[in-house]
Amino acid sequence: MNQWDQFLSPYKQAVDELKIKLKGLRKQYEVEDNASPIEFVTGRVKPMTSIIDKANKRQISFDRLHEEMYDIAGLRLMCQFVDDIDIVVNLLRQRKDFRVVEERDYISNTKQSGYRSFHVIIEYPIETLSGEKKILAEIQIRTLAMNFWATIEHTLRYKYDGDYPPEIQHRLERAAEAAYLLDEEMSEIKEEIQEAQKYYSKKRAKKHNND
Ligand code: 0O2
Ligand code: 0O2
Repeated sequence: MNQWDQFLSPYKQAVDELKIKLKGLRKQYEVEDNASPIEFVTGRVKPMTSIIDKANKRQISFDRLHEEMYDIAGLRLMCQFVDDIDIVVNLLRQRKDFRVVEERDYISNTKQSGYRSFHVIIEYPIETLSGEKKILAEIQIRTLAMNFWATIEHTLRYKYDGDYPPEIQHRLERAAEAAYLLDEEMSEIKEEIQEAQKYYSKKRAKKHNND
């Protein structure tokens, strides 16, 4: 195993474990027939080249990466409604299997770019052959609309290296406003939507049991 594989190995383990645990939260809502505040969960270990780029930009040396780069292990929780984000953050704060060390609320404090999301940085213990090891991981919690915008913007950011032509900059700002409005509109009809989802998931479960 080379040095990078060794370095990344606990992060891979943490992402795998956390994905199972966080998907488990969704399952628990499902078995109790309640609307889940989590729509879906993704996770990734930051690719080596992105770690090196970010470390160079932030002047973080290799031996400080463990303490200073929070998002080598990254989880993302997508929610349908803005209100769900608070519910999810509270669930995370109450957990006994990790410790929340920092919260960054880019929903109340939208970033200059238009980026909205709630970030929770956690300290997560993993078991290794040489004993317990605590690593940092970042959990990003966002609505589907916030995720749509951020995913598109992230792709364009790479293409233009963050230096957008004015037309693209303008469109991204308008798209951020549209995503915000979409969240507002969906929140207005949240109860209606959840009732319909409950009805159809019950119907599906009934059909499944009869098959
Ligand atoms: P399912 O059956 O789709 O619910 P892995 O590749 O094994 O490391 P995973 O979980 O397959 O891990 O991949 P990743 O990239 O971490 O997460 C992708 C998961 O998010 C997949 O679910 C996708 O189906 C789900 N996903 C992506 N976009 C959407 C979306 O817009 N809506 C919903 N509901 N789900 C989405 P799984 O885990 O394969 O399970
Ligand atoms: P990846 O893996 O490519 O997504 P700071 O020094 O506080 O400005 P820091 O320490 O990197 O920045 O933390 P921050 O801003 O709280 O969170 C960083 C991550 O949030 C980014 O990871 C993105 O995933 C997401 N993010 C933050 N700002 C934006 C934005 O303007 N647009 C988009 N699309 N995503 C954003 P990385 O480093 O980009 O890594």
